Amino acid sequence: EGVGPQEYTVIKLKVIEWSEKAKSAITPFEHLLSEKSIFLVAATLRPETMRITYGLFKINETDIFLCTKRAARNMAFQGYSNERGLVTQLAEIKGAALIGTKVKAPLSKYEGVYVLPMENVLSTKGTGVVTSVPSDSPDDFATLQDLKKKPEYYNINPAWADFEPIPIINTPTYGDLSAPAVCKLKKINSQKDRVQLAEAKELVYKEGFYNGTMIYETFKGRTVQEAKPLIKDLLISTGQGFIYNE
Ligand code: A2H
Repeated sequence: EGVGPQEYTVIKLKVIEWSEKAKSAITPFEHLLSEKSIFLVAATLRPETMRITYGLFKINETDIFLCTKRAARNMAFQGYSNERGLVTQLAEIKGAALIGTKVKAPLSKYEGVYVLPMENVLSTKGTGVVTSVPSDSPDDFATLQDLKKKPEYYNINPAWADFEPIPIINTPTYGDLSAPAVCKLKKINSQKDRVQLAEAKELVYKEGFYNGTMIYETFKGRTVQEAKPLIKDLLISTGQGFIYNE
């Protein structure tokens, strides 16, 4: 781990349709939430978890963010609140209730994606909400496999996990789908295989960072090192993301 603050690019996942449980959970607060856009805010890129308690925080006259209170407190000192340091919590909701909520993800080819559970999401890091990138994150790929294998155990509709990783980055060593390739190599069967996953994460991340080339859309042909700041700037300049430090 590096010394000093961690900078996250946070992406805004706009709620298109609440899950049934989320609908009931927020009914008492409906008057506070109407006429605003509600976003799950994900630190860098994975879905979320079951036990964490999230808040819905008023950020300004148009936006409400759904994240941990810890992240909302930090954001309030970084320009994301009505008044510096002031946190306005409108409602509270458990991660488990959010599962199945449909959100629109920036730069995604999908019209909407579903909030899914992941074990090992920490309430003490980032926003407590993460995006899923099964092509390049071994944790995300292993989680997706778990969800496909045991939808009833994870209490999800199988249709929500019915998608395949989309190739985004090519590397000389692992090809177009690094995370699935390294999970196979390391014989990873589940998100519970923590030791192998830590090794896989290291291998995939290093190879992608130093030798990766973008093979998807806008920045196709650029190296990963070139594309990183460009995609960050694109998300920020279009209002689909922002910088958050902790
Ligand atoms: B990464 P660093 Cl494609 N709990 O995003 C657990 N993990 C969290 C989290 C939380 N509350 N908040 C963020 N993260 C994850 C994308 C990704 C990530 C890819 C490949 C590797 C990777 C898509 N998921 O991370 O130690 C998020 O997952 C490998 C480390 O603070 C975030 O980036 O740098 C990463 O941890 C940040 O970890």
